[in-house]
Amino acid sequence: MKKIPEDISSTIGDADCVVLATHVHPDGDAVGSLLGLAQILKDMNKKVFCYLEEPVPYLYRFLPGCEMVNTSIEELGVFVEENPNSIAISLDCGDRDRLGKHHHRLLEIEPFLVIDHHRSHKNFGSHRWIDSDRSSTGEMVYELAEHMRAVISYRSAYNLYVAISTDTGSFCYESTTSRTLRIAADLVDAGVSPDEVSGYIYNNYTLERIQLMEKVLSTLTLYEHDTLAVIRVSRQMFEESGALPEDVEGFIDFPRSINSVKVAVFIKESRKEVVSVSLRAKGEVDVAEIAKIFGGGGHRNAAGFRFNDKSASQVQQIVIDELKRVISRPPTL
Ligand SMILES: [Mn+2]
Repeated sequence: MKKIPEDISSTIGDADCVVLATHVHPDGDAVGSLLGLAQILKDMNKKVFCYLEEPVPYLYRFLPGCEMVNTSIEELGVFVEENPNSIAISLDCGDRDRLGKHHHRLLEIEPFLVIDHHRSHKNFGSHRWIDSDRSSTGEMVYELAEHMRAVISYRSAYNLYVAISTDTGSFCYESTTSRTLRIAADLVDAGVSPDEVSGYIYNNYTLERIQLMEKVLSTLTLYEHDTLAVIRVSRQMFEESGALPEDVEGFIDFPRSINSVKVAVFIKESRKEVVSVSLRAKGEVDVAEIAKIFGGGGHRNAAGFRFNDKSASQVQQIVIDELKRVISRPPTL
């Protein structure tokens, strides 16, 4: 694991005003590390502006400090104008484009710090701390706070615990280290209840989500002697169920959980003309490498990419062909 670069901690320590941002379609690690660091910085008496292109997904509205998120790029402009010494920090974002349609505006802020653990990270910003051996950005924020000897309040701990526990699949994924578990234990010591958090995350779904899940799981198709599993969601399924785009989170865990499956694929028709693909792997297949072929990225076990010019059926064919090639390849010795 990499040490925190000195310029990262000193720049944050010296700053009075900080703009925080994370990736679009934020997951638990994105929102949790954003709000966790925001609270830590506020407790250090710094002014903080939390920018997100869209409101916090309803799944994460239970996080303390959600109301800090501001989706107005104009108000961000005012904040930076009023506080010309502002620095910016991007969290959990592997690619500048994923900061959203206003990423140019954000990147005008200097210095621009980047804290991320994506394996396929594409460098941007002026100061970077990228460590793909870390389970989550939440874990990195904790290390940063400890390094700066900052106080981790209950509200900060709560957000960081959500970040770490969601990005490790409840401390199950390969990226979970003894350090991850020790940090989680410290956060529990700060007052976080794992039972309460998992209740919010896993027992808090709408009926519409389950109705969408029923439709999506009925598309399950297996290939290559059941080692490759594919599910799909169409715009029509969203319309019929009344579910929201973020409701598909976690669906890919079902095909992935089949004992014979090495790679699970989820093909999503989201906005018009856009088809996104999520990949999850178990064992030896590196899906970040596959995502890279299609201009995407991610981690060894979890990656994704998107197409703007193809139908879901075309995408399915292209992805299956590529995966069949990879899965049938004999392991390199
Ligand atoms: Mn993450």
